[in-house]
Amino acid sequence: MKILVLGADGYLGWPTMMHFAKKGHQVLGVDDYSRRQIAMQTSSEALMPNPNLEERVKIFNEISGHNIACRVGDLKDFRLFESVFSTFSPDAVIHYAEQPSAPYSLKGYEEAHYTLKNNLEVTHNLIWAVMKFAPKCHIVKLGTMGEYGTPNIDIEEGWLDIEHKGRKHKFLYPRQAGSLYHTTKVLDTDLIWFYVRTFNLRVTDLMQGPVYGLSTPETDLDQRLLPNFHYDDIFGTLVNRFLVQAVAKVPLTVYGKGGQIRGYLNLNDTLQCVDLAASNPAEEGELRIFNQLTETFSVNELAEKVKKVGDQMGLGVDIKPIENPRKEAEDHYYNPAHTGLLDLGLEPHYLTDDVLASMLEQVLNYKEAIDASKIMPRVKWNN
Ligand code: USQ
Repeated sequence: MKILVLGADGYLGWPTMMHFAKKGHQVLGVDDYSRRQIAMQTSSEALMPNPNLEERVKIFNEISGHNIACRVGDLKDFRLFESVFSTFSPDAVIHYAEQPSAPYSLKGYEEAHYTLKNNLEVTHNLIWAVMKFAPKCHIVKLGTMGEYGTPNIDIEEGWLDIEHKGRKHKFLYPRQAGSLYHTTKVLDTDLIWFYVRTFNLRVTDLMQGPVYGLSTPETDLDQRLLPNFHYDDIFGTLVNRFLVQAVAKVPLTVYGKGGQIRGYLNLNDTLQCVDLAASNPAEEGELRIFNQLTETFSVNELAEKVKKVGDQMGLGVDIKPIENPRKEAEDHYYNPAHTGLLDLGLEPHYLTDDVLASMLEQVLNYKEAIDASKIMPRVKWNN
């Protein structure tokens, strides 16, 4: 297949590029380096130095003998889409090109406006590029489990059958997100659903939980190919943050009561999921939605797991609940369905003690690079 990866320089985009190349697909990635710029502006740089996308592509091609390509540019500009689609007509587009940080989206007006504008305009431009230049192309869109929020009923995979006054209809499952970033993904879903049902696009929306991990078979080829592993309060996701905190001897930052439950997955499973989605495309006129997670944990459970393994390794891990900077339920029901990707063949890598130990070992290699001032939350939801 010809696979176009949008957001190719990101934590997920870069490993995705190499994964599809290794599977023998023709791969083109596009990125505007906005995450790198935001990281610089907010002192949220990744743990290890990551060469930029053009450099990484060159290194990977040299080492592996593959031939992936990249373009650097802003996908808010439709002319870039026109240029990309006229030279590389993709069979599938993996769309990660969004501002992915909930705290950044709540930092202030400029950050909120940027998040809204970037995320919706890129999604809308992608829809139009597919309609104009490659109407059979399958869009694999990264949504988020956070679109659903934490309702007091089971979370279904994207859709809900409603019976009302004796009549039945199937609707998008109700969405009520907990940050502006997550809300942009709700708006994306509505936008996509309109165009799917009106113009017969084929789309898979992957409702992904927080991802953890810092290596895949391809990133392990060379240190310079590692993903952008963030542990700061802006881009760092929970498990990755706890790993670094354990190594840096900073007490694990449980926000509030720590009863917040989310659906987590290993970086390697993200690759499996996007691969399974791309290899089994949605039908024309279908918006197919999968909940992309492999297991659920509360923040407290994850803190205890990291502490147990860290202590076994002699790290002496402490846990210290701090005031929750976010507005979110800290004690709630959470039961999301997630069978769709398993039915397609997903073989989960669970968060075992061995997996935690090997991730801690990897982080230990970069212990000297940890900047503890990036760890405590700097953005409050109600500020
Ligand atoms: N949390 C803590 N302590 C910390 C950091 C986070 O208790 O030091 C809590 C948060 O309050 C939240 C949970 O851990 O309840 C998860 O937080 P997170 O920062 O790992 O995840 P989140 O902000 O929701 O966003 C991340 C990615 C986002 C993706 C999302 C999936 O940044 O791009 O969409 O995970 S989900 O959470 O399912 O919506």
